[in-house]
Formats: sequence, C-alpha cells, structure tokens
Amino acid sequence: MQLSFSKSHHPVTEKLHHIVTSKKTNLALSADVTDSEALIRLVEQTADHIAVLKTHIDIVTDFTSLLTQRLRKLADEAGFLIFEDRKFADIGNTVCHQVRDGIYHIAEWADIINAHLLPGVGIIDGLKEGCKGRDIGLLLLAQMSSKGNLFSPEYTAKTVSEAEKNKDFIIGFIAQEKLTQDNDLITMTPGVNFDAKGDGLGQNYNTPEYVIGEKKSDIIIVGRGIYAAYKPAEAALSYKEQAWKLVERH
Ligand code: S5P
Repeated sequence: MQLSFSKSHHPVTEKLHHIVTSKKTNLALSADVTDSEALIRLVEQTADHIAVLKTHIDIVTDFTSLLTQRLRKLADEAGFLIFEDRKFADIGNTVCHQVRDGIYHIAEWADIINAHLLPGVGIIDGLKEGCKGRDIGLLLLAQMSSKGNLFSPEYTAKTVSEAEKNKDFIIGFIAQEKLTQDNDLITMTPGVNFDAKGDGLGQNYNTPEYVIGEKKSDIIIVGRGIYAAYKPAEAALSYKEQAWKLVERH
C-alpha cells in the first residue's frame, strides 16, 4: 500500500501522513452541527476513527473561544488535524484579517484552511501573512461537489498550477478527483455518502469506492453520513474501514 501523498514537503502534510498511517484512517469528519456541546460530543465519539475534523465554526450558535480551545485539546490528545472550512474568497488584506482576527481567530487553532483562487493570487499571500507563527496548510478549492457549480476545466487547471508554485503554504485541493501527479499535494473530497445521491439543496454524493478507487482521492470528507446517522461512532467506523480498505487495495 502506498499513500499517494508524500510525507515531507510541508509540516502539516507530514503530520497528516503520520496520523493517517498510524491510525489507519483517511477519513475527515465534517462536523456541521450548530451547538457547542453537540459538537464536542460528536468529536469525542468519533475521534479515534478520524484523521481530520472539518469545522464550520461560524455555524455554531453558542460559540465562545472555549469551544476552539477544547477542540484543539481533543485534536492533540486523539491525534487528528483541524480543518476550518471557511472558504476564503476576498482580497489579500481582507482574508489576512479574516483568518487572524474577528471573534474566531482561526489561525490560532486550525491546522488546515481553504480558499477559492477566484480573487487572484493575492489571497494566497494574504492568508500566509495571517497564518504567520503557526504551521497551517492551505487547500485550494479546485472543484466542487454541488450541482451547477461554475468551476470550469480552465479554472481548475489554473488552480492546480498556482498550487504547484506555492507549495510552501499550499498542501493540496478540495476536488472531486486527483488532479496532479505531484504527490506533495493532497486531494480531499467531499460529497461522500454510502446511501444518499443528493440532499435536495444541490449536493451530489458519490461512494468511497468511486472517490478513492476510481478518482484516486486521498481523504474522504463525510458530514451527514456520520453526524446524522443513528449511531455516529459506528457510522464513522464503517466509513473509516471501507475507505482504508480501498487505500490498501489501490
Ligand atoms: O465541493 C464541496 C466542498 C466542500 S468543503 N462540497 C462540499 O460539500 N463541501 C463541504 O463538505 C460542505 O460545506 C459540507 O461541510 C461538507 C459536506 O457535508 P455532507 O453532509 O453533505 O457530507
């Protein structure tokens, strides 16, 4: 078995590689719940099965900084990375503030962030500036899972080429398939669900077999397939086991 992303080009990639291989999991949990205690409970139940916890911190209605402190502690104890899915999409100066300041202070606790390249390359420099002082890796959105999205093959290709030029900060992509032969760059794929095909609001789902086996993604991102399941810990375990079997086979 060979993971398709390397272990050494960026400190965050190195940490992720270590977590994935030692816990034998390439599962990212998208913990899109809106209550702090529910979020902590979900993470406690699933921590052993995940390599990455993906948050949307701005949907938590009772947010205080205690929440991100507790998540950070859980991440360090259980061995997973925190990916804040803020999808930055503004000029460099604004995203620098958005990642560093405000009430969330994302750069103080996240390991991974993501951004659209739409505003131009200044967004990479702005985020890098805002993340100074901690090891944080940036994922670029190169494709999306949602119906009717406006990503064109040209835009995706441009995103890949900017990532290849900025590997001191960019660790990979959010995409529906592996887009480069450069194994320094990780592919994380959302829109994964065993049962559903979509959600009535434009989401498209594929199976782990398709995403890992055929599309050669490294990490699957699963939200409702886990947190909306009757038993989230059992659901996380089965996504983990199925996805890992595919990594071993391919
Ligand atoms: O293309 C994308 C990119 C992302 S990051 N499609 C997505 O669905 N996402 C995110 O992945 C989305 O914001 C949500 O947090 C998660 C998918 O959740 P699920 O419940 O549909 O599995």
